[in-house]
Amino acid sequence: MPDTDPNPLTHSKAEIAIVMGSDSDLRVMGAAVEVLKEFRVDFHVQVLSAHRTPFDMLTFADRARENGFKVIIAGAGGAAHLPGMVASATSLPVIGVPIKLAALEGIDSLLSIVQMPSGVPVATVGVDNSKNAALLALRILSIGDSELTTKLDSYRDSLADASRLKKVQF
Ligand code: RP5
Repeated sequence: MPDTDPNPLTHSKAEIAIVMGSDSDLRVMGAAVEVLKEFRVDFHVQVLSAHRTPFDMLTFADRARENGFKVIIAGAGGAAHLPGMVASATSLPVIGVPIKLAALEGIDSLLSIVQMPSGVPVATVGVDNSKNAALLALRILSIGDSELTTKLDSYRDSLADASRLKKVQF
């Protein structure tokens, strides 16, 4: 069974893992990385393909909890099986990011990720919305972390402030 470890970027205390089907997904998944950096939260990033390295994917998912992860963000496009298959091999929460490819406007990715069978949940964010995946992962971690809760509350306040400044011209 192949068990290579493709280009992982790991922080030793990472509780959030970001996995994606290909390096081409970083174009979208980079927004999740930026959010986690902004919140100064450690994370792990890895290319992991459901179709090209299926055994690596299952090994990662099977060991994710013992490796210290608490939430997994998984992005994939097209026949986007990575989030669902990771969710099938762990009981950690998995957040799926449907990535829009050249064909089909991302509908293929969205339906592949959101339409999971009963009993195997994947929390699916909007097409290409890896930013929301990172924010949802932080919200999950904040349940046991008052410092993170404070940061998320001020982030919400900043959204409200920005919204109140919006003016319509007509
Ligand atoms: C999916 O195939 C990946 O998640 C990616 O979105 C898509 C295309 O991959 P590449 O052909 O660019 O490697 O599995």
